This record gives sequence, C-alpha cells and structure tokens, in this order.
Amino acid sequence: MTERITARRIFVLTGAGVSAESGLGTFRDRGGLWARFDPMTLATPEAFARDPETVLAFYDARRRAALAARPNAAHHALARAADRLAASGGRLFLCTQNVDDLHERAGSREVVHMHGELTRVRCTACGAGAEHRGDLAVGDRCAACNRAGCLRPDIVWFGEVPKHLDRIEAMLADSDLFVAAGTSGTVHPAAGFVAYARRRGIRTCALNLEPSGNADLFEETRTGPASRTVPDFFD
Ligand code: BV8
Repeated sequence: MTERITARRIFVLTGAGVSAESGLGTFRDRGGLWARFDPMTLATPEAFARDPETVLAFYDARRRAALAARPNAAHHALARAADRLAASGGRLFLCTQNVDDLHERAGSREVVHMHGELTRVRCTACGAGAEHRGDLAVGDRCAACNRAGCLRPDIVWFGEVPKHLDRIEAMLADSDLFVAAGTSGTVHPAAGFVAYARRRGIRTCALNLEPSGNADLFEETRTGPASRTVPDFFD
C-alpha cells in the first residue's frame, strides 16, 4: 500500500481515461477514437498539410465536445489534493496528456498540457499562440500577424515534440511519488515516465480502469473508474 499521506512532492500524469466519465472519448479502448479513426490520417503534421479541412473538422468536433463536457470527481479530487498539499508546504504537479480543459474547470490552478490544448491555436507563420474556443477554418487570420491560412490547432501531433519536457523532467526528478491515472501507457515519451521514476527510487502507483501497457512497472496498481479510484487515493 503506497503511503500517499506521507508523499509531499507528488507528480500526477493523467490521460484520456480521466475524462472518459465526462463523456469524452478515449483513444485505445474499444470504440475509442483511434479505433474509429486512423491517427496517422488525423493527428500528424503531414495529415494537416495534406487535408487541413478534415483535420480541422476532427478537432472542431472534439473541441465542441470538450467544452460541452463537465469535470468529474477525478478532476475535482486532483484540484483539492493540490490545494491541500500546497497549504501544508508540499506540491502536486499535474501533467496531462489530455487536450481538454476539464482539470482547469475543476479548479486545478496549474495544469501542464504536454500534448497541447483544444482551446488554443498557433500561427505557423509568426509562431504566435492564442486562445480559440470556436471552430477553426482554414482561412482564419492570425490576430498577431494578420496572415490568413496559417493557423493550426495548438496540439502536439505524432512525430512532434511534446511541450514543457524540461520542466516535466525536473519536476519528476524532484518527486517522491509518481501517479499515472487513466492512461494506457502507450504514447511516448509520457509512457516512459514510470521507468524514469523507478530508476530514481520514486514510488509509483497506477490508477486505471484496466491494467495499462506498462502496468508491470508500477509498484502499486488500483483498478476501477477514475471517478472512484482518484478520490479514494487522494482524499
Ligand atoms: C515524439 C494529441 C520525438 C493529439 C497525442 C518510443 C517508442 C515507441 C514509439 C515512439 C517512441 N518515441 C516516439 C514514438 C512515436 C510516438 C508514439 O509514442 N507512438 C505510439 C502510439 C507507439 N510518439 C510521438 O510521436 C510523440 N512525439 O516522441 O517526438 C521526441 C520526443 C521527446 C523529445 C524529443 C523528440 C508525440 C506524442 C503525442 C501525440 N499526440 N495527442 C490528439 O489528442 O488528438 S497522443 C494521444 O495519446 C492523446 O494525446 C492521448 O492523451 C495520448 C495517450 O493516450 P491515453 O491518454 O493513454 O489514452 P488511451 O485511450 O490510450 O488510454 C486510456 C486509458 O484509460 C486506458 O488504459 C483505459 O483502460 C483507461 N480508462 C478508460 N476509461 C477509464 C479509464 N481509466 C479510469 N477510469 C475510466 N473511466
């Protein structure tokens, strides 16, 4: 049993399973997004260059679904845990693979989106980023440089470098507990965080509906829906 209450510097990695009970699709479950769509035709820069309308329509649909969804008990429990730890001199670093804003809407004050965010766009001409909560059309203009046709979702696609990796590594190295919640442990480099933690003697725990692809690397695994396992672990 991981003595969660003794951990002072917790690193939490969340994946699509944490948003599943809010009605947002996962990727690799039966009926998941990648079971219905080929990610290589939708979530790569090559796919966007080849067929921007289809890729933008895919992300418009996911953005609308994410904005219509509501945080669940897992999101709220993580926000409470971070506030409780901060009040007692500890910290909870929340790194998510998810591109929805449910952690923020549950009250998490700092969320590191290593795969980007549905509610942000980036200009491929001037590099400016901006919040964008509506649909995105091919001809939309960049508010910073006023060029048309240069905006893309601020999402990290396959083959692209995830965001904030230096900060993520530094925070993981300085943690005394690594918790992965709702992730299949399939996508790198996030899937490798548990091995990094084990090499440094950092305690590890997985909270997942079913054993993840890298479950054998975790000292402890608790199975069940995140809306139950996450509050049970952190409250
Ligand atoms: C990179 C944005 C170089 C798009 C995404 C090493 C080995 C093998 C492959 C690679 C490797 N290194 C790189 C690669 C290639 C690739 C990769 O990992 N491919 C895999 C598929 C084999 N990685 C990359 O291309 C990455 N880039 O490596 O650049 C580099 C790296 C570092 C430094 C310099 C250079 C970029 C990866 C990011 C791609 N973008 N998303 C979008 O969202 O549309 S990935 C996509 O998968 C999503 O972001 C998602 O978040 C992410 C991970 O998936 P999960 O969140 O885990 O979701 P999944 O459905 O898989 O699992 C859900 C889990 O929840 C399941 O286990 C299920 O049981 C559970 N669950 C379900 N319901 C519940 C639940 N749990 C609890 N409660 C429930 N109710």
